[in-house]
Amino acid sequence: MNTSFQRLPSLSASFPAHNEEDNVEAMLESLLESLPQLAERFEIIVVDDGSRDRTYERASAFAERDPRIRVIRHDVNRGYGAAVWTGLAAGTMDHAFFTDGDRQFEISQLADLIPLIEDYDVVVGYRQNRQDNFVRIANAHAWNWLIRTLLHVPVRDVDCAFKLFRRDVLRDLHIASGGAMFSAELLARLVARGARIVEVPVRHLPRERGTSSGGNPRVIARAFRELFALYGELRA
Ligand SMILES: Nc1nc2c(ncn2[C@@H]2O[C@H](COP(=O)(O)OP(=O)(O)O)[C@@H](O)[C@H]2O)c(=O)[nH]1
Ligand SMILES: [Mg+2]
Repeated sequence: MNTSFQRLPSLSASFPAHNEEDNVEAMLESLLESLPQLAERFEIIVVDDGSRDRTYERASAFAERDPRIRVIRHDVNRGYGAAVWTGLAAGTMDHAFFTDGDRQFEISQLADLIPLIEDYDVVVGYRQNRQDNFVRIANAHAWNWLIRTLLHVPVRDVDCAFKLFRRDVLRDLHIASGGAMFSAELLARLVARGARIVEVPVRHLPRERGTSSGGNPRVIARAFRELFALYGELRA
């Protein structure tokens, strides 16, 4: 019996992948290794966001070997938030988890989030030892402050890509931000509907393969456009 969840009854785990051909198979392997200990039933959803490399082909070939894995493809690159949302929305299980597809998190640490999802609707990680350069970390401090101040999102690491939800708290949500503002908008809308949110520390690993795009000026500019749009909407 699952009185205190050690293993979830059912879990959808998803990740976005944009040009992650050198990570996608190892990502799937680590999910397949950890999830059986974490959930009685699970499904894995890969969202290929218009990659120009062989991410989709590699993910699809891997998925053919295991019916629990599904690959969804955006024909064109729509952005981080759009891809995460596609993955969350496609899930059918009672709990939903998403992370990044670049292997900067340890899937086995989901074990630290699971016991809390009984008493909370959302369990979010925060990176204890963030493996990014000084500029990225300074920008993230400013961004987190802005999001806490403008949107009243009560977490210290808004963008940490290690989040677990009860499925019902996501029902009928509408998220407009398709870019990096996605996590802030998602949390702001969950706060607005009274969701109970708790934070858990998680380890962050350096990116070994592929390239990071989270600090690109275009990504940042889009996040600000989306922030102002949401702020305007919430104030109106
Ligand atoms: N959907 C989508 N995902 C992206 C995009 N850029 C990066 N990602 C994915 O989002 C995750 C985090 O991206 P990354 O560039 O490492 O951002 P960082 O960790 O903030 O530097 C990875 O799984 C990427 O494959 C994008 O334009 N669209
Ligand atoms: Mg990354």
